Amino acid sequence: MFTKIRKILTTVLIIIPILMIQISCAQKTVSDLSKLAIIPKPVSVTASGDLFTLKRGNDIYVKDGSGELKQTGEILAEKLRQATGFEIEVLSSAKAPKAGIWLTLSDNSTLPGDESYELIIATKLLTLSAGKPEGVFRGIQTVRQLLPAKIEINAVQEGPWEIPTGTIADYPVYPYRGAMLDVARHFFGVDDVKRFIGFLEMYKMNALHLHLSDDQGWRIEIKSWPDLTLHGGSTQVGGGKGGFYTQEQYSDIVNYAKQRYITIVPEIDMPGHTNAALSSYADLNCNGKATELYTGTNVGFSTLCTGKEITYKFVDDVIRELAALTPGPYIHIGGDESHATKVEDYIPFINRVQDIVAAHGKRVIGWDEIALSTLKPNTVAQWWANVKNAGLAINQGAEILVSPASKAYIDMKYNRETPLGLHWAGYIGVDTAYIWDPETIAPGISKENIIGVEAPLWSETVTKMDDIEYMTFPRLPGYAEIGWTPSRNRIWDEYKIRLAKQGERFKALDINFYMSPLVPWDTIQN
Ligand code: TNX
Repeated sequence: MFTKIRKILTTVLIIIPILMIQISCAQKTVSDLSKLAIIPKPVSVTASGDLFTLKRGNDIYVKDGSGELKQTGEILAEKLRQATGFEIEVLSSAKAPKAGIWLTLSDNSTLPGDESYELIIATKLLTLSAGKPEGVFRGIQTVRQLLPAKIEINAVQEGPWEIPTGTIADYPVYPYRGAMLDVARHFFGVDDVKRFIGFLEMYKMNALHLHLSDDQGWRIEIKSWPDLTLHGGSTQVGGGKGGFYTQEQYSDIVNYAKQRYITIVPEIDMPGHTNAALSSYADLNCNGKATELYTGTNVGFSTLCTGKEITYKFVDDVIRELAALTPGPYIHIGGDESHATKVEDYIPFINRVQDIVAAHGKRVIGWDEIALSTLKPNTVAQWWANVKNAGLAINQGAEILVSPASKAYIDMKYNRETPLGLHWAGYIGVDTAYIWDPETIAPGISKENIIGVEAPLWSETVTKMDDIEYMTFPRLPGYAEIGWTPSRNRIWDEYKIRLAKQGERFKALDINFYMSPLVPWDTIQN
């Protein structure tokens, strides 16, 4: 009898703690919206303590009348179908449904800018509303990050697909948040560029600057000057076969980006960094002789012949064709490191090219050296090297795109040990990439001068998509947050934990990221 009671007691004593552990584990499902690790960190998050669950049979409803919302709904549906296996439909509706996901435009949004959005998560219905379709698209990225990381896997996964309830109101600090991809030093095809666009999309970035020409290669078909690509596009750094985008392929990239509210900013670098063009057309050289193709990595040795009229015919044709293919407002004219161009030739050249770009209805961006010339008031100077140039630009009424090499260049190595990249501007660890503020980094550049932030990826050492991913991740989310989130809400010690949680998403997306020891990846369990 006594032993029986003892037995029962011990069993109970064993079972109770097990039960308690199980209960606490079950409760561990995050139901506090404010605890989730969203990058960029939203402006305001209010938790209401319950759970929304995306279930089989739930659909996405879009407010009728807007084809753009339908397109955004389809992009979300496609994502959700892959991992959930649910046959989610995108349906048009005049009013809010009872359950599912509701994408809508509101006339009375009080949040600033075209990219602001509001998310109201209730137990049955998730409502995403914005003043503009662009805002709804940005909000979709938040929804993705609120769902478990396995939502990013391109194969059916086990649910549950839960999101804590509450509200999020969100909008960016800067209107331009971008990255640059150098497809000239090494060429990357359309699929690689689309994958890169997907990375920007996920972190609410809105501009992709494509460096389309340099000494080593010309990468965009120009019908009136066909040898630019046929000859000038035929190699790359190291002597590989290079490549180029046909105009159709370029338009495909532009449209893919446009559906994601990402602007393509095409760059034709001039008057320096032009060997590929000089090698394709003898007339563009002052001595009338075509140069050899170049597959090394030196800079500053080439220049268009600024004194010849044919040079301006060339520039006009190139800009005309490019502008016609580019719906975004910008054409980037390069202008950097023109060491082979005399400054007295450089200045009138840049002035004239600005007029050509304006004549084709576009706004000029150029590297900071263009500030030596007379800038048009709507020109943007991209500060990468010389802060004096940024000052000159501001004095002429130009805006600044902030890309200081020592902070924002993702072609720089993370540290001495990491294999890829250069280090002329220093090592850029994940912390260094994050801990700076465009408003305070340089004297004389203040918030009202700044259009935004861009992280350039030059490709001297970057030869394949895996390399792009390694240099880009995990630094890119940090630049996205610098551009989106007010600096008072950005704290490295808190950010690095959110970044660690993104690691699961990088894995789900099969991204080859650098597992920086500065980020506490191992403390994160799925
Ligand atoms: C400087 S940044 C350059 C590029 C190189 C890069 C390498 C700039 C405007 N010019 O031509 O690729 O350094 O980091």
